[in-house]
Amino acid sequence: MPTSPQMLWLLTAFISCVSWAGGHHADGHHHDGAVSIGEVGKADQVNRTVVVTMTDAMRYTPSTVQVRKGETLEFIVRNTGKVKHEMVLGTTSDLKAHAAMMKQHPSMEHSDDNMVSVEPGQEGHILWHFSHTGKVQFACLQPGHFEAGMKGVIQVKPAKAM
Ligand SMILES: [Cu+2]
Repeated sequence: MPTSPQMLWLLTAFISCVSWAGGHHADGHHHDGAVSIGEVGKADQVNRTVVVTMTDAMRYTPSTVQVRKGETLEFIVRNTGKVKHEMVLGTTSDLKAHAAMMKQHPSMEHSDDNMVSVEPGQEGHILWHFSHTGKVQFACLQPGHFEAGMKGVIQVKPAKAM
């Protein structure tokens, strides 16, 4: 049957959409992308800790993080600047939409599992489980910071062969 590979593809696409919607946590924002960035991690399943520093130069150090599919990371997010910064995980389209919203409502307090806002001199934490290969973007959504280049990427590679 010539149509069956197509049907299979559609079915697969449908199933992955459903599992994405069902597997995602209930939060205030909409992550309606086709790609999953993963989900909130469990504290007893942390594989390693990564320290990410944020500065008023609108940069993250490191700005590129490599992980393996299936890993759970604890990000320790340090703000060494004099203004508030944050680290928000998402797809490029999520982050752009969210940044636009933050611009319209600059004083908006937002919090979610996939992000942390950190006051100057403080540190915060994100526990994240990377369940899909691909790229997970992160950015600071304080007004103007994303546009100034305050962003980075987490590259999720296939799990290591056992
Ligand atoms: Cu910032």
